[in-house]
Amino acid sequence: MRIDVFSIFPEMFEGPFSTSIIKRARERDLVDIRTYNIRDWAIDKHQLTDDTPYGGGGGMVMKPEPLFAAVEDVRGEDVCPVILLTPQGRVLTQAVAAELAARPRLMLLCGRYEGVDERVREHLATDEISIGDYVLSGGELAAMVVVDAVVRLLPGALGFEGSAVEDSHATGLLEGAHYTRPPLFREWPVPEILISGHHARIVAWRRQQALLRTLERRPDLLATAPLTAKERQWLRAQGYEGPFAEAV
Ligand code: 6GU
Repeated sequence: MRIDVFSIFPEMFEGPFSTSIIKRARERDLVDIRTYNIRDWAIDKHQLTDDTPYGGGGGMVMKPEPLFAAVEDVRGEDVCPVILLTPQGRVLTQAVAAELAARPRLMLLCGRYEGVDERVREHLATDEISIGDYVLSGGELAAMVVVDAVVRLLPGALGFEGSAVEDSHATGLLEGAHYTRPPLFREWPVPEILISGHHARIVAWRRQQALLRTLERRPDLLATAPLTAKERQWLRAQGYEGPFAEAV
């Protein structure tokens, strides 16, 4: 997969894109990530990438010409999603990350918070993504979040291949608790079942813990999570009164 990221602060990506899972995915050639400085496509001698808004008001607006030139130059004849990071976009979920991870190429445009000329949205971006309902100073941190969520889904990106399948949200549920050694830390023991060696019982217990944790913390997720008839029944007995999606 190839990911091109356009920003006026490309140096912000150096740490996150050179560390841990993303670093390893790049080394294994699972992903080719390139960052570009939009300023390199600025047209005037001061290399301006933003300007005051027509009609007045505060803040600055990102100019269209450098963004169009940068994307068109780098894209060449290729056709690929051009994603504008903006708080007005559709909200990133695990399903959106999975959809993006299936693409051979993505382009990410980082807008500054005050805004991007509307013609970029209308005629250059093919998609707009937000990472949640809060305000960031620019799209850069959001682009890092998108890249991380996408890259860890690429086959071979995680050490243990099963890891991504059972992650919180991958199942539509939150994950239950995890424990490691020691079996007794201070006066707090690890649940006995985990030390029992009964693999099938452990799997069932973990599923139950995931259901309970989701019920406690994010009951809204139970409305769309794939659940068996037995699990629905069990959740009702635990006091869940909300809706369920179609049976699986
Ligand atoms: Cl994509 N950009 C900005 N500026 N703020 C955000 C965001 C994006 N997603 C959530 N907040």
